[in-house]
Amino acid sequence: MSDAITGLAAALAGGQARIVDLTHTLDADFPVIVLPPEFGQCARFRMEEVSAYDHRGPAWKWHNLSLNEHTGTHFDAPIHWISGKDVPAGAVDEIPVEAFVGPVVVLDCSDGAASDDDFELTPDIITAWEDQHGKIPSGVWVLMRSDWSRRRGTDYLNMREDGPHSPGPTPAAISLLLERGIRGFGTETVGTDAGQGMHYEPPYPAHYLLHGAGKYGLQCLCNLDQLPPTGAMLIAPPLKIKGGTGSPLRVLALIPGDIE
Ligand code: 23J
Ligand code: MN
Repeated sequence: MSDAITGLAAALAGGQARIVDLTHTLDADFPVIVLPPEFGQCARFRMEEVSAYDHRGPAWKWHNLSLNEHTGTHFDAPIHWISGKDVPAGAVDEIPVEAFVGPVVVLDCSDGAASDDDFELTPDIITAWEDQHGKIPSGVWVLMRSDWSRRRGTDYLNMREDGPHSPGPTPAAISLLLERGIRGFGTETVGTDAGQGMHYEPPYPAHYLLHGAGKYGLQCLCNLDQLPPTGAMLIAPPLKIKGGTGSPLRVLALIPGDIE
């Protein structure tokens, strides 16, 4: 019998802790990343009815699904990027399950992202956060709140002639988070990198640096405005796909009720 687990169950039942869903509903309309045309593209989610209590199956309804690993609210594994291709246990089926449950801190970039589609998370923002809340502890998920999850339709990818425009971290910001020993980095946008992240050095620094260091990514999150800056816990287990580079998943946050 573990007092900690019993205590958590009692806190959830008694309202001293609550669960917030950080997951978007996945359907065929959910936007997927669009890469430059010379590259292979991400397929949208598809759902095909196999039977619906009819002649194809009189008492049951079910669907065949087809999807890219990086569709909807999803997890990025180290082998997603070339820098992480030789990371031990770098595929979703190999990552130790302990990685999927851990503490989370939230960096609120919503004000800046409201007035600048290419808003950058910089080391200054991180150290200003630390002045208020203390040094970012090792082993945490760091989530970048941008309120981008409130965008609908074409505003979400925000494509222009030169590609997508959405907020994201600079290479120096990711390097600082890696110095802190984080578990992973998550965003409300379609990637852990900025829409224009290909123009940094290295290109797509969140993907390149995080996965090269064996860290994880989360994208297309929502409801980050309901999380406290510190004190919550994420439960984020991807599907156990052999050799998988990522997967859609349900992301849950456990929040102490006394934070409001
Ligand atoms: C493939 C290539 C570039 C990017 C991505 C995928 C993602 O953002 C992703 O979903 O991991 S930037
Ligand atoms: Mn991804």
